[in-house]
Amino acid sequence: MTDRITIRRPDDWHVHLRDGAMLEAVARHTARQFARAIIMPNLTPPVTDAAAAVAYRDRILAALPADTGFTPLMTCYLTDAADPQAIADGHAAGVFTACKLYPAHATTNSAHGVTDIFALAPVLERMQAIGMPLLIHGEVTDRTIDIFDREAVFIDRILVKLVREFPALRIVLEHITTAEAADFVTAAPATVAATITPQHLIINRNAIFDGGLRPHAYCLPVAKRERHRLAVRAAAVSGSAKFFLGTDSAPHVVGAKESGCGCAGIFNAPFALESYLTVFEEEDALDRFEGFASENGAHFYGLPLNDGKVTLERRPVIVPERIGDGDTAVVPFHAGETLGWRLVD
Ligand code: OTD
Ligand code: ZN
Ligand code: ZN
Repeated sequence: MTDRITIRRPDDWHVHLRDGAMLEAVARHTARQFARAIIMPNLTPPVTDAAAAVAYRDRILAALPADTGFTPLMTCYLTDAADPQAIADGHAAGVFTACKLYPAHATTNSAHGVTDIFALAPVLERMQAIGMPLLIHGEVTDRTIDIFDREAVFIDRILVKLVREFPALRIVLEHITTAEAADFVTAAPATVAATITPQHLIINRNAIFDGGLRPHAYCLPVAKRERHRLAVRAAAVSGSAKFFLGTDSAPHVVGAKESGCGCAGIFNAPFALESYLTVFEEEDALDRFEGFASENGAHFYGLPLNDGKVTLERRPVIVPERIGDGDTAVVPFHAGETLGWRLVD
């Protein structure tokens, strides 16, 4: 039995680090596990221009000890008013790695998101021309569509057409949750990839209703049926270079989760690698873990692989029931559980 596994230092291709006190509290968890991360721009107000992104990047780095070597990769939050030239300038200046597309009202702080994706054609054309990736929260926001179907309907109604009309645009379908998404990405051209979260590999929708309402199992896109979880797992461990690690770690203070209208988001950053590795071991795919965690994403983004290694060892670790206190008290994914792997510091 393998008791230690050493891989190239991994990256998180989708994370919410927040701002202010929460940023101060959570950033170190991501920096401990990952060399780089794609930082989501859904602050209030959202990060829509390069000056805001530079300022946010500085706040992230200031929240970390100087020696972490962590690199935040910034994204531009697309709105209906997005300007192709400003985005291209931000990309050329090394500020924006990618643009993030939230359909308006799809998830937390997405009220300023895009109402008609195809109306942004000039922006998408420019991104395509300069090789700047488009990261998509792939859910329709039509409230008459069942919440469990919103990802599959987004693929049918929007994504198929987007890939057809922008054949060279690099697209990441973020946090996939369905068999439809796994199948679509697998069959799509090499310009299309997907991130996968730990929670969508580990829980299905029963977890949200397990003996009562479980707000800490609620995120968007919401976990789906078991057959979808199995399809997403199969994609993650398939060895296909189109699938890579993106935690979507999204902390909310405990009171905002345990509420009459609880916020969406799962805070998985502290034990993300342990969580993913458990899945790869269960699927007898330890040899594919490094590709998923440390190679596929960098290749898709056209970035160099990291130097350095991380090691995980087979040693039980108890996940705390709560991390932080006061305004930053958060219940982590796997709270109270014992995981079988531990990242070696
Ligand atoms: N999902 N929560 C959040 C974002 C993500 O859609 C996402 O990427 C958040 O709180 O920012 C969530 O459940
Ligand atoms: Zn999202
Ligand atoms: Zn997210």
